[in-house]
Amino acid sequence: MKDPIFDLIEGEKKRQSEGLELIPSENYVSAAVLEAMGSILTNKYSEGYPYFDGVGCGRANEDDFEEWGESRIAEEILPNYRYYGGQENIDRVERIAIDRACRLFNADHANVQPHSGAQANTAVYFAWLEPGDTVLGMSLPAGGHLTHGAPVTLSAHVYNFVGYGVAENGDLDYADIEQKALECDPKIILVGYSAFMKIPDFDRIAEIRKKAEEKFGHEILLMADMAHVAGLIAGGVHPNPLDHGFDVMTTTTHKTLRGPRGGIILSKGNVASPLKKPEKTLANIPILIDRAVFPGTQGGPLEHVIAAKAVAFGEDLQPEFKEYAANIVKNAQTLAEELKKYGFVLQGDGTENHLILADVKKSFGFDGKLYERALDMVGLTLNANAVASDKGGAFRPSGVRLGTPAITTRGLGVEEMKTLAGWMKQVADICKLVNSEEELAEHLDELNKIRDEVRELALKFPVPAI
Ligand code: DSN
Repeated sequence: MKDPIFDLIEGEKKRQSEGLELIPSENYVSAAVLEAMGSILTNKYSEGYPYFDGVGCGRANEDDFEEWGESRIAEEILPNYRYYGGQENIDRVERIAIDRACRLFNADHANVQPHSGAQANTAVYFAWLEPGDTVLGMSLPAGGHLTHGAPVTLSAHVYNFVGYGVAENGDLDYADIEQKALECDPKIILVGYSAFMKIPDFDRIAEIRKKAEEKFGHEILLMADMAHVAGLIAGGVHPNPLDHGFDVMTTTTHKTLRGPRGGIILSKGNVASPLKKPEKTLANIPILIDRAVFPGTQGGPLEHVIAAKAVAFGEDLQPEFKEYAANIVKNAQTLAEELKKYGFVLQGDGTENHLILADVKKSFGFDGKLYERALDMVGLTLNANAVASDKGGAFRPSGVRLGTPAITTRGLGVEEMKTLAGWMKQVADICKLVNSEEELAEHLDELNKIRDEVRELALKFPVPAI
């Protein structure tokens, strides 16, 4: 009997090919990434780390790299710190992933084992905080992430999160951050978000950290969760927090980085001695993080996913990736301008990155959920999202969030952004005529006509690896 999962995967291939993906946190991986992820490396257990003399779990020695390139890493005899035998291939895979991650983000140390962005953030908190310690991060309604202290999360039960907001112009509210940093005695100041369209002033946050450290007399960890924009950083079109005084950067590997689903943690500094219990100082961050990932919060690493991360990082290091990153932003800015012409009110009045947040309630009177459903019916996928000071709640928010990483991977450009904005306006006009998702059925003919046009365009830009 054929497993129904087979047909469902085939159905998903069709959905992805015939529609256009506008969810800003999604992307399409290459055939090589997919192959590594589906490889027999999934059979192997490898708790521990591929530390080896003089290198730790960080970037390969620069002189060695100049002379040998990656072959040095692939040939080195590795006295590893693993708990299972048979690691001669796995160790090399993970070392290459670590080295490429460091090169991509100008980091000294990378932990490539987190299973996700949430796990990466959890490990950083566990590495640095004691229960009850305070983290100052962007609040969820302002555009922050669940793992930055939403009350429903485990972290929020263990640590004390204080939230800052965004200013009227959509930028970070630096005055609010400074005031709260000097009041709440934070152990971590966190910059990161899943719905924010500006480029943060990392130097300004670093200055705020300094003032708070002077006031409270202890070290404060500066942490950036760059899951959304990591590919823009790697592509050189967004500043890198590690170059602006930040100690730690976490990111997922699947969004703008175009790798497999997973997380990584990057930092400056080296692992001194993996066997000694380290003190909680900023100088010890790399080893504190390694210990917090394994055995602190995870067991066996997913080495097939780590191999796929390595392949993706190898792709991200190529010159073409810079062009891709620049095109993501160009497409997002074009789409934002076109939407504004059609009357869409955008938070922050546009975008400086890959992401657009449109307040459809304010623009047209219907909510984000209805619009998400109607766009789904024409093959355009995005998600309903709260806007600043939203009164609609989590289930009927006033806005929608969209972005260009995935469609830029498929090769859509500025002309197609104009077509896309036109379809979004046509669907908005239909939504204005209905009061519920059920009533959209009365407009099936118009919606199907747009659906055919979307399909025709989508099929001209094939999904990589399908
Ligand atoms: N789920 C991701 C996003 O869509 O932004 C964040 O984890």
